Amino acid sequence: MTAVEEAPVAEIGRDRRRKEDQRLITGRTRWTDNITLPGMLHVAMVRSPFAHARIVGIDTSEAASSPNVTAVFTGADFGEELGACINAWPITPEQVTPAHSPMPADRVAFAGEIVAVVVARTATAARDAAELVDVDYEELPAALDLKEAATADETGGPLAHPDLGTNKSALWIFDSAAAGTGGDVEEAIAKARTDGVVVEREFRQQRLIPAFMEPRSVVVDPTGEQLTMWSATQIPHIVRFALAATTGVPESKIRVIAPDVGGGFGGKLQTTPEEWVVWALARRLGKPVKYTETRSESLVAGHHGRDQWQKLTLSAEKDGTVTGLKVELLADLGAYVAVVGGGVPVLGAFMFNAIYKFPAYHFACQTVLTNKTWTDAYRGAGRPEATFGIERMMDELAAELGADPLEVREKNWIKHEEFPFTTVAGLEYDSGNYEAATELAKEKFGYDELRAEQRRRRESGDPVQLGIGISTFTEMCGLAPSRVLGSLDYGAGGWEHASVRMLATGTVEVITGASAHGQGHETAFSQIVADRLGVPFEAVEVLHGDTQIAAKGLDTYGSRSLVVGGEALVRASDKVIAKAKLVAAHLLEASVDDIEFTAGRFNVRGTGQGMAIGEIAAAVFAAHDLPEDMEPSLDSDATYDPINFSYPHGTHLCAMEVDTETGAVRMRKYTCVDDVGTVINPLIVAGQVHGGLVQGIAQALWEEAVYDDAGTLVSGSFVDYLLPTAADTIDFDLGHTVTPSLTNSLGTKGVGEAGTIASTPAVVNAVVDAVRHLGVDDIRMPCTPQRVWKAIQAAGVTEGATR
Ligand code: MCN
Repeated sequence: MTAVEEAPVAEIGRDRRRKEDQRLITGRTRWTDNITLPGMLHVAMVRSPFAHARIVGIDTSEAASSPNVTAVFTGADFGEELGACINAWPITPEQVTPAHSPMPADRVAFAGEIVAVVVARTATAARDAAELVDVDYEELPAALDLKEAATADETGGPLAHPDLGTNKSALWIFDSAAAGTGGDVEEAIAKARTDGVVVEREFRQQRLIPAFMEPRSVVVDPTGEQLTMWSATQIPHIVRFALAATTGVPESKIRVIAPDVGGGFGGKLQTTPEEWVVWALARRLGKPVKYTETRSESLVAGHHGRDQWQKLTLSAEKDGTVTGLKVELLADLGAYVAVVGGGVPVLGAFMFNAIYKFPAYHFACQTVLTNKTWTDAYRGAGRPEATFGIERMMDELAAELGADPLEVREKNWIKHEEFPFTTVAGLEYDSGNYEAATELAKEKFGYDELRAEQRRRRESGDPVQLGIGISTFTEMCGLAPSRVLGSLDYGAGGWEHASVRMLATGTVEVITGASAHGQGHETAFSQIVADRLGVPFEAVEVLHGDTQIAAKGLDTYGSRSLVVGGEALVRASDKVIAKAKLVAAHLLEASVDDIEFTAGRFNVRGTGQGMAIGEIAAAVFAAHDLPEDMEPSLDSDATYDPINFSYPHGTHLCAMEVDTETGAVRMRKYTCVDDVGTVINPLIVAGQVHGGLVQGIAQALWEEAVYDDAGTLVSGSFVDYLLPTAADTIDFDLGHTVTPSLTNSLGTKGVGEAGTIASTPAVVNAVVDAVRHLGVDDIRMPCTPQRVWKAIQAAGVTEGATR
């Protein structure tokens, strides 16, 4: 038997080690910065040290005459030729959107913005000469504080862009009464004030930095028939589209390649000034040009995430039944409206109701421009912020009622028999089983035992108190049904494309429009196709991340690749099977209706006759004897537009020890039971959950982008920006329930962001729970020892007192 004829083992659900890891871990791969082309020049950026300043003049003479320097350019040298960084999601028709030149000529709007570029024969020569560019700035008042910037219209405070006359970019509102999806939230709150409970809190989502392992890097080669860009990006297709749309080069002349990309976490979901500047330089100079940022540049100039103030009002009956939620958000866009920047908090609008079925909901988000680094998607994008808000509020409600926070959640969540369920935010959740996930999580965690220990520690006045935090989350991922995106004024669709080519040698070439940057698509997608076509896993080759090879695609973000891209693969594979079946019937001289396809073989029902799909592929390639009018190929394409989002969910339980004398916190246990529907590769899913958890925990405990009063990022290196390592975390206790999705044929739900979305509130709830008896009802993130200690001191309740 040939390899293709061997009886296949079910691939879906199998712990396959990742195909791509060998080359990634050993460094035997091609990152963008490894690319060297004949005659290639190197670029260094000169960046503004000021948050807001007028560029009075730039003296480039000393830099230009430095050794090995080819040219020095400023924004004024380029003008329109530079194109523009795009905002693809104006969230309201009235949105105030500042023009965003990749290299402004007259005014900088954040510290780190590019004001000039040095091109040299080596990267070091370019960097050294960049130090010699002398920029004369006139400092302008900077809008730095989010709340102050939001009220500048009234106070006359500084404006991020004085020409716009306001810092307010857009006000986006959803109201369940107006939308017809629920009742009036003000009525619910008024009623609860008289005969129920109202909980009001203000939470801060601190600014975070997507700290991917590989810094952003771009190479542009203008020398061939086409202009080729290699970029460490998540979105080669979107970059190609945006380059064509803003620089006038036809799409057919642009090839964008995302080679192996070392992480992105949303931070490489961007059309960056650096890409546009390098593009313009290569075209102007007619030579290949490369730019790779330093880690400090990455932290200061790559887009940031989160940065919101959340004012929440939750109403409930005295028995804990939630009756309404009002959400008032201020979201910091930074200096510009990034590619999906304004839309990030809007995604959260659909998630504040989470797994609960309360009947009244109001969400209002004001996006605000400031003179800080622009913000955009960061793992979870809008959904972690919303999940944090509602899961903190559920704990606060439970505390107010003196009830167990899990029981309060259970009282309010959608029961599994109530699916499909249309939420107060207007989404239809297809499937879920919150009871099963919670039951399993409680058992694995030892919930009752840990609660008992918590009671003992409280009673004994132990200086180290124990807190238990809960997060019963869901999220909407698998972005997204195109018509939904259209209704939200997003500038593109949400489909994904796949091609499956059954080759004559029995191998299968799979092309996906998704663009992995650490998620292991080559492995998981091989498993799907191997199962579908009944060929060995090793026989499948997955190609991606090159617009010349994968001409159509919408790339990787929003945990969409499996549920959208994977479904496209299934459909393309099914077309291959359907065509191969016709060939099999012809060659086996049987009726098509009598042909069965199982485990990679087409058999004539009731006979011993059959052919392997690989044999059919060889016959199609030879094309000696095909059915009349049949094209000699076993290739198929599918472009799949999802009919709904994907709604993974889970119950995350966290135990934290808090030293009440020092404020130090220590994670004792973290159990999560996630339901991501059918699991394609458990090993990959576990890895995704692990990585996601660490990022969410890091928001709760360590990470924060801190600016000083002048608008300088003071956490601009890994010395100050506390990115955790494996040594900072514990061994997580993972579990799964499987409630298949009804919206794709594999029953899968996304997992790429789940851990990050769920974990932050679980950790903060645990820290607050540990010291709630001391009068603490909130601690600002990150929960550093100092903040925890101060919160205990401010609450002023002495140990032993009850509350
Ligand atoms: N998978 C699976 N079974 C499921 C769900 C997913 O086997 N039921 C597998 C998929 O086949 C895929 C991986 O898990 O190999 C993640 O799938 P999916 O949830 O579809 O997410 P995407 O592939 O679309 O990845 C995007 C997501 C996002 S939005 C961020 S941010 C993120 C993340 O993935 N950034 C990452 N995970 C990351 N992992 C790494 N290493 N680096 C990043 O930058």
